[in-house]
Amino acid sequence: MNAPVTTLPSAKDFKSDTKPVWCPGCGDHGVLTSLARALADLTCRREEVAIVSGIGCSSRMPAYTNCYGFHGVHGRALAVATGLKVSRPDLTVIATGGDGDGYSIGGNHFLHACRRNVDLTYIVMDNHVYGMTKGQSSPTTEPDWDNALTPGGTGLRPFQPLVIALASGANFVGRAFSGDVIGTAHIIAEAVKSPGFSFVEILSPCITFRPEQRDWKELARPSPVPVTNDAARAARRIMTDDGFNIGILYAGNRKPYQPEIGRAQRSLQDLAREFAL
Ligand SMILES: Cc1ncc(C[n+]2csc(CCOP(=O)(O)OP(=O)(O)O)c2C)c(N)n1
Ligand code: SF4
Repeated sequence: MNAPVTTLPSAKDFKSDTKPVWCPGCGDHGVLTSLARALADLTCRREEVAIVSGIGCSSRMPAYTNCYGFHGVHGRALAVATGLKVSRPDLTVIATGGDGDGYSIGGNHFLHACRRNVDLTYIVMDNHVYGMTKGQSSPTTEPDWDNALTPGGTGLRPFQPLVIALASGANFVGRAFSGDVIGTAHIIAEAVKSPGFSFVEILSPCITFRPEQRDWKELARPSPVPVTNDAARAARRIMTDDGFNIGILYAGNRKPYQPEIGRAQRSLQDLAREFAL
């Protein structure tokens, strides 16, 4: 008798039938393919994965994948993802979104998700602009980006997401480029496998509001140094590079958040007796 034929999943098994409405040439198309490829390479099952997002062009990711999905509220992807993972630890939970969603309105959630170190993967498609709302400056926009909404630029120092993630306790930090689909899939797969909070910053050009970001394909190149487990060394390297070194930049060994640690040892009745006036 012949053994049953088992076929390994492919990237297209993780894409939904919904056609992305992203502009042709938007970096997010590449990220979708990389994410689907990473899930296939990890031989995930669709029903064991949940993709959670906020609001923005990049936050449409759950609609274009066919795992469980939650397209939520602007800046709140990590709050939803954290609650989901703590209550359903059996699921692989991946939060996705943009730099506006994650670093501006969602910035506080970002810090505390790194600090809590719940076993999640957070993918930010960073295009240094608010794409969906037509091109406002975001926390990672260059201070001298001159445009109709901020003539002469904001003059503000850009947010440093990777260094902030390291300082706040993320256990895995990587930077990818959307045009490098295979390399990005590898970094996402490693992030998902890594225990605790994994942060992957993907340079993903917005060709509509930042057409000059087409040049990123010339600038992005593999990091010249190997991954480190020393957060201070990783932070120093990131602070002094030009923002285009691609790869896994930090892999730590912090223990992930264990929900049972904070669980009350006493019954509700005991607590009620203790606090009775
Ligand atoms: C509470 C709230 N405030 C503001 C908005 C408007 N809004 C929708 S998307 C967005 C910014 C999206 O930018 P980003 O996260 O960088 O994603 P991109 O569109 O560039 O992928 C904003 C400000 C909103 N939907 N909800
Ligand atoms: S506006 Fe920018 S971020 Fe949004 S889909 Fe178009 S290219 Fe992508």
